Amino acid sequence: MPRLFVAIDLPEETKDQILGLREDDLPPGRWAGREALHLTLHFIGETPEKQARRYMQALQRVDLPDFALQIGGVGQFPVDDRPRVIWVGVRNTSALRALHEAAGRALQNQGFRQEQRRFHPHITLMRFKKPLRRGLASRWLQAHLDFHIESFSVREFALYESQLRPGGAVYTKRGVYALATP
Ligand code: 2AM
Repeated sequence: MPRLFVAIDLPEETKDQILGLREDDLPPGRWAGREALHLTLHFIGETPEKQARRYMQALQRVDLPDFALQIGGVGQFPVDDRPRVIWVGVRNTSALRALHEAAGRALQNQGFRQEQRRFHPHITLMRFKKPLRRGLASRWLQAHLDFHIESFSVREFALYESQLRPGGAVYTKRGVYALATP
């Protein structure tokens, strides 16, 4: 059964800039490679193939204009505890929320149960198998708080399949959905 999620891919220049954050200054963990950089809108999970096709069709009906995505800042999950994930921040603008909501509604119409947690847009940069000891990442986080990238126009989003492999997840796009320029 494919393991699915809906996400926004990033331009190569944006990925270059994010990858520029990779440093030895952090305790060992798994850095996201170029192919793994994306902004998740909805995690769907294991889905029978027939249902996956319903989701693909439903996402085609999302009808929204393209919009600017603003990337900046860094942070950790969980926010107030020992970090398991280090991320690059994304501004939660009304246009991004509109896409998150429209894609969520399209999936819900086909039976998807949306997460109740608040949408916290981010691009995962690094994962740690075990939560880091308190404070270990704080110097790096402090040093990169001002990190930001020139905004870019989001013209499409995608349904991804994630295959979990020993070396890390491998992502494949199963469908790409254009946002119309008004
Ligand atoms: P993350 O980067 O914050 O881990 C594929 O796994 C994508 O779906 C990742 O970007 C991941 O976010 C996101 N995701 C959201 N909820 C998830 C869940 N319950 N299990 C795995 N991935 C999840």
